[in-house]
Amino acid sequence: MYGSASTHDLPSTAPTGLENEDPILLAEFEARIARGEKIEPGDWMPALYRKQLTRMIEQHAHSEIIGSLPEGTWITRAPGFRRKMAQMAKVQDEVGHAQLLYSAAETLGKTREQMLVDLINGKSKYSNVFNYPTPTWADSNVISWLIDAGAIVNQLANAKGSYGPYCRALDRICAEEAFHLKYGHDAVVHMATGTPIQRKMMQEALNRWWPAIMTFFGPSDKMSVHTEILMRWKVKMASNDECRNQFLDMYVPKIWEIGLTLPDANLRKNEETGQWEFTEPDWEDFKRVINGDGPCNAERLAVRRAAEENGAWVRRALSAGKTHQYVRPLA
Ligand code: FAQ
Repeated sequence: MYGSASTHDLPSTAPTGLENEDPILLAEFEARIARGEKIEPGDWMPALYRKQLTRMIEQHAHSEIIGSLPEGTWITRAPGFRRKMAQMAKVQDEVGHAQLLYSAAETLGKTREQMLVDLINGKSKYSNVFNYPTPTWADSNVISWLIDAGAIVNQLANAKGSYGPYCRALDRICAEEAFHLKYGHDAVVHMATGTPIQRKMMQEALNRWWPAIMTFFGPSDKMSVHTEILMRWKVKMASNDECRNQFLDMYVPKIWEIGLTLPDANLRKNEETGQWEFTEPDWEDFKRVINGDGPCNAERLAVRRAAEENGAWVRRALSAGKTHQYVRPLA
């Protein structure tokens, strides 16, 4: 069966969930979006816009902290001091991205504490790709290069979206991700042009990760639930298939250029349509993974749960401090 990154028609039904909104306010809101204005936290917005944005930004924030774990396990084992320092800086950046994104999501009303509770309890999603293991240094390099590359494709588009706090967070994040991408590319090139064993390791890691990379951008447009409303309100500025196609356009030639191959005999660009064709990803497996049943879901959430439990005393101490008035010591 073939997939294609060509733009499938998105559902054209009127969005539901707007029945209770004031039609005049809704029309003004949509006119502002059409004019390219940014929506700010204090502005009027439909409840559905708030709900959708909270869901998406929160999932994005979770993806950053959970996403720091597979690479984080390689800090102590990175080959050499320079790689170790760079890996550590990258992981710190990813956690910083989560901080920015939680702050952006909080402007919509949900508290950070509740978001973290929902993550640990498995109520909120995070990116499927971080539920796969990184058994070798080469696997970590695939994340640093190609997952960051995918993230940039998605985030550069959405940084031009409608919600001010999210766009400003994405601008900052993209600047840092651009550095991660170069670091990842350098690490992959180093392995791919190294000894035959290093090259083999790199190829095997790429083979392991390719199916997950193909699903990173979300289900095909014909299966996507939220794309239509999110694109109507300029939260998503490109559909899942458009992002996937742009990623393939930009990175498949670079992968081939360094002599690596991709484990999909059907992968080719249709020069007439400009769209890439590929073997349809296993969407049933994707659904299982995003719903908690991937190879590392339990392990990833256990790490987060332990972090919450181990940090509880710090949060208690900080909030206790807030309840006491600061008394200036006597001179
Ligand atoms: N993984 O209707 P759609 C990074 C869910 S950041 C898990 O198409 P939508 C940085 C979706 O939530 C990576 N779940 O959804 C880094 C929905 O479920 P729900 C994260 C997925 O929102 C690099 C259902 O499937 N980036 O990597 C995924 O229109 C290296 C239906 O899907 C962002 O979060 C998936 N891949 O489009 C860190 C960017 N795809 O909520 C460390 C912002 C879909 O109804 C190391 N988010 N689902 O239960 C987005 O752009 C969008 O939310 C999409 C999904 C494109 C991810």
